[in-house]
Amino acid sequence: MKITKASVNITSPGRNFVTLKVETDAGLYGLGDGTLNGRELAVAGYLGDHLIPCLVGRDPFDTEDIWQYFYRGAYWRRGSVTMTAIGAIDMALWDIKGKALNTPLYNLLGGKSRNGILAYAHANGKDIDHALEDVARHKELGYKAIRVQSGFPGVSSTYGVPKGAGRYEPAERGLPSEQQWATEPYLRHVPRLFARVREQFGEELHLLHDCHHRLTPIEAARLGKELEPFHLFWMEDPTPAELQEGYRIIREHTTTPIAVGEVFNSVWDAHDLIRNQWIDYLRMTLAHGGGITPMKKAADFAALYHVRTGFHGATDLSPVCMAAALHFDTAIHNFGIQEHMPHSGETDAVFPHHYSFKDGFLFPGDAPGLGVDLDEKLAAQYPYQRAYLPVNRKLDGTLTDW
Ligand code: CS2
Ligand code: MG
Repeated sequence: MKITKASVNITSPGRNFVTLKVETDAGLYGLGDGTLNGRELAVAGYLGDHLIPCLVGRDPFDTEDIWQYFYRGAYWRRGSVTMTAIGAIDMALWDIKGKALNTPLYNLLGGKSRNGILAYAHANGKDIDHALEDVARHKELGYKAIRVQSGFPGVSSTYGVPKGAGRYEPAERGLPSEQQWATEPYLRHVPRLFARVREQFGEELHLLHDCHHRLTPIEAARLGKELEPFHLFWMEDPTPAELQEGYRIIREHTTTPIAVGEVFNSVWDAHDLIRNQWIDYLRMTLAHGGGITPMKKAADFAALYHVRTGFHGATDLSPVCMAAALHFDTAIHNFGIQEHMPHSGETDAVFPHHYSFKDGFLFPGDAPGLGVDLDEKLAAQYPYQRAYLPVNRKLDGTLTDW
């Protein structure tokens, strides 16, 4: 089989998505997610200008060689734009492989290691009472694991918490908005939030929390310690991870499990974190981590050190990535949990898919390959619109970490 054509589709059914379609002389095609929130056009350009011309003519079954060709062959390694572009190609080739062999992707990665994928939802509120209402709503929907975020006194807006009544969406159209951050009131607030959640919902529910890299290691250590009585499933992105060793400080002080990695794009971003057992869950997902080929190796490496996966699954990962993640989650042994922020109806219509949610679990479906499609006609009705993640400043104006 030969690759005859590859094209990049950019669509914005509520939010922007970049999708790569790889076509073959066998009449089969595969899809890959190349969405990098707020930097979509850079990935599209990288694919169109530099990768697609070298992809046409190759055998789509050669997933390992093609991955190495683009990773090693470029000379310039790693980086979110590069790795997302390579990831889109890799995902599309595995989709073709599954379709050609007439089997769902999970069968190519090890078969079924479990019956369903434990998923966590987002519950948000402008204050504790509203957050509790949202937890109750998600429990009602069947979720067994819920991430809880709430606004706190002293700041007017908080990332992860919608400003109005509508659903929470990480990016906003137009230029980046600015939000506020204040560490001290946050650190006092979060233990109170989780005390109330446990009091109202009991011990059974898995609870998660995302710190969005805003804390220093010692601040994160304090938070982890104070959250211990509430037995969190994880505390996410407590501190920026360029300095992997920062996580040693957190680890030495608390038994609250730690998840990190949604901004990583290579196993080298997590090498020290994993081999020193400073983290419990790796969040780097298939689109941003360079695709299925390198992520299988990263997951196997993590397994040696008791680290499990907890893939990023916000709405800025398209249904194509979600489908790939669910096959991967089904097959690997050291799966931990899958983030689930359901896409809008508009997005689901543009990307018809076979995966489904029931009683707190996700299922990849049994269609060959990824089991997701792109309705190009419908997609064309939603042209790209510039959108960014907000930036965050402390009350004195200093920019914070993400
Ligand atoms: C968040 C995301 O889901 C998460 O854990 O951190 O909302 C994240 O900020 C966005 O996906 C970034 O694109
Ligand atoms: Mg996060």
